Amino acid sequence: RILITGSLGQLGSELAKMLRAKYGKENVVTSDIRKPDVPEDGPFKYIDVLNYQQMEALIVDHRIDWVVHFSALLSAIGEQQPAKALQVNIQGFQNIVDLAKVHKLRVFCPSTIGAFGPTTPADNTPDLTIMRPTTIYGITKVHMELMGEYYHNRYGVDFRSLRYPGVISAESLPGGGTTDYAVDIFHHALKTGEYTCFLSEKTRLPMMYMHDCLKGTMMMLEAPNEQLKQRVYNLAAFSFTPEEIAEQIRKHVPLKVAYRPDFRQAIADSWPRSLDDTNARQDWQWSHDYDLKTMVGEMLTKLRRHYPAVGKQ
Ligand code: VAH
Repeated sequence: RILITGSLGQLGSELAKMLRAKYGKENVVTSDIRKPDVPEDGPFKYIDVLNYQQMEALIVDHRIDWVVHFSALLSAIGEQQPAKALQVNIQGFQNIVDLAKVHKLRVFCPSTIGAFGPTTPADNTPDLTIMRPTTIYGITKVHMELMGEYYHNRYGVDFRSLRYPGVISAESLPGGGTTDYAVDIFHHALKTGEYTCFLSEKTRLPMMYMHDCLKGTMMMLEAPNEQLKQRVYNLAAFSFTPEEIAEQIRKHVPLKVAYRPDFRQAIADSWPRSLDDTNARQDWQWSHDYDLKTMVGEMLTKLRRHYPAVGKQ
């Protein structure tokens, strides 16, 4: 049985659908600290990952053997609520990895380009390099990587992690991230044809379409242990700037963008411009399917349903 924490978030909600389709609805338990807006298509538990006893009862009662731990405060919200981010991101993961040790669970917990910092080589950033992040979120994710590897090496816990780039999705909304502009821009393009971007037009960041994020996550979740030469891998697809994605969108619908960088600019400036994920491609045959052009086309096709034909060309 699989447990997903933070299952109502951008990644959890879409991974839950994919895992339930593959493993059966009853074999995927979703959980979050808020209640679902719509009835869940399988077992759901309203739970706080900070409550060790409740988490242990869930794991035992539902006979969980894999945990996909998505609960976390992301980069932007983490800077606004640092104490909560430390508590949820550090203690929440500690509970999961302790439970994994006691109950022999496989644990997947995503890391992020946010685990890198301003002193990290910014172009084609390798898996193994300087990691001195300057956000609470990044610090907690470096901690998660190191603690997961410690539990793997010392106690044999089957810990796995992928450093995600910014993820762009149509079905689910992101929350509290610095890369979220790349989702917001689509909604504004279709709603009003105008968008005020909170990053400057030249801010290049590694990004990925949700289809590829789910594909890579499923591959990493299911890879036989002997295929994994490391516990944490970079996962990448392509990088772009706000003006580059705006240009692509303008090929389909009219779009005027104003650039008003806010506190998230400093976060974005501390992150890599592109990632090197050669090891993932070599060790477990990772490859991405979408590039900027095909992602923009599919995003607009999917989102058009939610908006009256505004400026449809
Ligand atoms: C964020 N979307 O912006 C998340 C992610 C790579 C970025 O960690 O915080």
